Amino acid sequence: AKDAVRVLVTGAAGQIGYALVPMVARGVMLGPDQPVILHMLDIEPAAEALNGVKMELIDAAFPLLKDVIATTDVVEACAGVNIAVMVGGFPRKEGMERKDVMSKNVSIYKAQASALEKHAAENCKVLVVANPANTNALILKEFAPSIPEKNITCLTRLDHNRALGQISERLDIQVSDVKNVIIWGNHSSTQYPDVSHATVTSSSGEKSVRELVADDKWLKTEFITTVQQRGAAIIKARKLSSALSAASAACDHIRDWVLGTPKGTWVSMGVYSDGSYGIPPGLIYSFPVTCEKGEWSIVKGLKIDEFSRAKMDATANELMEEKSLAYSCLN
Ligand code: NAX
Repeated sequence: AKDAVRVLVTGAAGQIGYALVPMVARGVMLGPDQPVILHMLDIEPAAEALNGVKMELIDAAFPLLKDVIATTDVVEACAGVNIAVMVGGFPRKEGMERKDVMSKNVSIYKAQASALEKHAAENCKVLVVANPANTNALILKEFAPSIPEKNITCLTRLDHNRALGQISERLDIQVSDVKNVIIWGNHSSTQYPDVSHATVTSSSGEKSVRELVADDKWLKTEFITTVQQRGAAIIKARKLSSALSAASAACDHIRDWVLGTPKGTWVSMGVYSDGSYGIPPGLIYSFPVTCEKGEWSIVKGLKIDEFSRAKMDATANELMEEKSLAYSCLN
């Protein structure tokens, strides 16, 4: 039998945590033959609720779940973890300045970076979900210099999946027949959902989404804004933010990263920019990537038209601005 993989979920008593931990325990993240040990971290005010989640995990009798650690101690939470899914953070509350929210998250991610660096297993893979996701991941990278930068990523897979969903609804086809959309940039409303290279597979072969949708105006306006604003639409409908779709996307992100993307398919991940596509190095930016043997690589050589260029740069500019705001919180 395989050795158990230790998976850390921070903010585990929260909404996404509650949807995510059963998925991990069922093998949705790492596969149906991979035993797991869950490490769940939350803060003191949520300690009792966290313990309730642990009780439910025990009650669910998941065969793959070998142990559960529920703690408010960040060192205990990080000890020996192979995968870290960072969902815990400080939410923006009404009346709060952007700088104040940034400052709270910078201090959380700075502290958790050090704990991961010191106590996680070697080669631990990190996925930051909590907002501002790209910038939290960047802070984590800066304060965990011994963790290779390729091991630190943020979640834009939810946006990617939302884009697939919108195309499949529009064309009235199965979502599994659509692939290779791209989310460029920040996990925020400046993200650029791009279908320039997306395709649909049918019995007659592969066709481009552009050709099938035919309505270029819809693709350049409503499609983009629907994906960008989907989080707000969910809040309006549910009075709560996306949770099951976010948890599912986090599983997709880690599964593809660890087990590989299917041949001919790419996915979107927020990764440390190497300057590809003219995106400034030093940002965590969402790119199209393929994964093999536990490593992602940015898909190179895609043609970028003027429309895309402007949108890719706009979201990069927002990330540079967030980065300087984050750095101003450090002093
Ligand atoms: P909740 O408020 O339900 O849960 C957050 C949990 O984090 C709480 O239990 C809280 O006590 C805990 N927490 C706070 N500070 C912590 C710390 N220092 N260490 C450990 N735990 C801590 O929020 P939820 O709806 O679960 O969303 C979690 C985060 O995901 C938010 O930042 C949210 O904005 C972000 N999202 C990111 C998405 C993405 O695609 N990247 C999409 C969904 C979601 O909006």
